[in-house]
Amino acid sequence: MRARMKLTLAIMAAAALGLAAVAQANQNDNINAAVALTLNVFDETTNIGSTVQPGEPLTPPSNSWCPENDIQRYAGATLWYFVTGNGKQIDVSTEGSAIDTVMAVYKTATSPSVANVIKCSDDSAGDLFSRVSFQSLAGAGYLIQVGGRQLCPADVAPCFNGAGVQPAAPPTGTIRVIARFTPPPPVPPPPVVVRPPPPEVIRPATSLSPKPYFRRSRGRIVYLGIKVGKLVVRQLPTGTRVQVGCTRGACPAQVRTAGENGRVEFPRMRNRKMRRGRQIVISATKPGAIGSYIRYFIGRNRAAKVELCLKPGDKQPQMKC
Ligand SMILES: [Ca+2]
Ligand SMILES: [Ca+2]
Repeated sequence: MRARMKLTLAIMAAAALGLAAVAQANQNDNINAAVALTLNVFDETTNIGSTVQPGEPLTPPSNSWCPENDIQRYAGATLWYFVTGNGKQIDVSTEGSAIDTVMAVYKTATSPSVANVIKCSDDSAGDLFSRVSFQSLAGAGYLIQVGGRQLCPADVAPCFNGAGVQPAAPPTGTIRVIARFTPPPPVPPPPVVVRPPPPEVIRPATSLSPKPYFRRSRGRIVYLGIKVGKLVVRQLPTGTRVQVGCTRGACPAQVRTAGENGRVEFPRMRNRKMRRGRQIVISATKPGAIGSYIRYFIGRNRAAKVELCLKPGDKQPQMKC
C-alpha cells in the first residue's frame, strides 16, 4: 500500500508539473491505431475514456505468461504503441506515468495474441511503472499494449479468472511511454599480442682489394690466384664477433670484435697470397642476431663472393639472406 501512496504523490507531482495538461487524447485506443514510438522520445497520452476491444488480449489472462510476483495482472483502458525493430535490445518503460500501469509487448505489427506475446510487466520499472526489454529483429514490427492496472476488490489474486470475479474500474490518467534502444555490450578488444622484436640482422660489407697473383713461365703469365690487398669488414653492429679462416691452412684463424665504428681489419691477411682453389671464410656473429657467413672462392685471377646467413646460435649457415 505504501507504493500506491507513493504513486498518489507522484500523480499529484505530475499534475503540478502540468504533465496531464500536455498529454494527448487517446487516439491510440484501438490496436489498428497504434502510435509509432520514436526511439528515446517520450510519448504522453491519457487513457481516460479508453476501452478494451472485443477479443483484445489482456495483460494477462493468466499468470502463466506474466508471472511477475506470482500475481495475475489485468490491463484495462488500454493504449497501443508500435516500434520497428532495429536489431538491437529495445527497452520500453512507463516510468513517470501518472497511473499504475501494466504493459505487454507482442511480436506482430497487426494481430497481438497470447501466441505472439513476448513479455509483460506490471512494476518492473519500479514505483508501479512497467518495463519490458527484448531483443528486436531489424525491420520487424512490435505492438506495445499499456493500460491501467486493473484492481480487484481486495487487490488479491485472482484479479480475473473468467469465473465471475470482476475487476474494479481501471485507473486512468496520463501514460508516459518511452522506447529506448540499448546497444549491445561493447565487444572487448582482442588481446594485444606482444611479439618480440625481430632479430637484428648483420649484413656487413667486405672488401679484399684483391690483385691477380701470377708468375711468369717461359715468357708466359701463369695465374696462380689472388693476393689480398687488405681484408676489411665494415657496417658491423657494435660487439659483432668476426672470425676469419682459410681452407687448407692458407691463413691463420683470426678473430676481431667490432667497436662503435663498426669496422674491423685483419692485418695478417694483408698482402697474403691465396692460391687458386682456396677459400677465405668470414663469419660475423652476435648473440641473438642473424649473423653473416661469407666465403670467397679463389679463382684463377679473381675471388668470387658467396654470402649466407647464420641463425642465432648456429655456426654453419642454413639460410639465404
Ligand atoms: Ca484500448
Ligand atoms: Ca504497475
